[in-house]
Amino acid sequence: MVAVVTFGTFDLMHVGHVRLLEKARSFGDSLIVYLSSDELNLKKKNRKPVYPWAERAEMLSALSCVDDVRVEESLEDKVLYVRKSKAAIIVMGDDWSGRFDKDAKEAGVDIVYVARTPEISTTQTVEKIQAL
Ligand code: C2G
Repeated sequence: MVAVVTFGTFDLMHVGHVRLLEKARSFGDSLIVYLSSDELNLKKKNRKPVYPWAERAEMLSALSCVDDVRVEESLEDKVLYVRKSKAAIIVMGDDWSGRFDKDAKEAGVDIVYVARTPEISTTQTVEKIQAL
């Protein structure tokens, strides 16, 4: 069994997120998502997510390609999370290309950066709603 692990906030879930998750899952037999806490998102993006962690986790868990959702509380603990997940592969969107190579090496796992879905993001979704 090959477990895959990925990391993100997945706020206002959109097709870019879903395609990433399905692509990640395709690299193994199970997918574990480390979901950024509300506090971590505040640190990463200077704003709290629109949907709190529990609701984002519920939506992710409803996807057939997601097998487990856990909390990501720090960007610095990736090696710890990867080891705990017992995953063999990290999959991230290529906007992170190269960023976690060191962590993957230290954890002794592969890492794959897959193409981001263009022209869609949580920020753009917020802006579209504001323009309505
Ligand atoms: N993504 C994508 N296409 C988009 C938007 C996002 O493929 N149009 C991917 C991102 O590359 C990422 C995942 O979906 O791999 C989740 O994106 P975010 O929720 O924005 O997460 P991010 O802020 O990138 O957090 O430790 C790493 C961070 O937690 C990643």
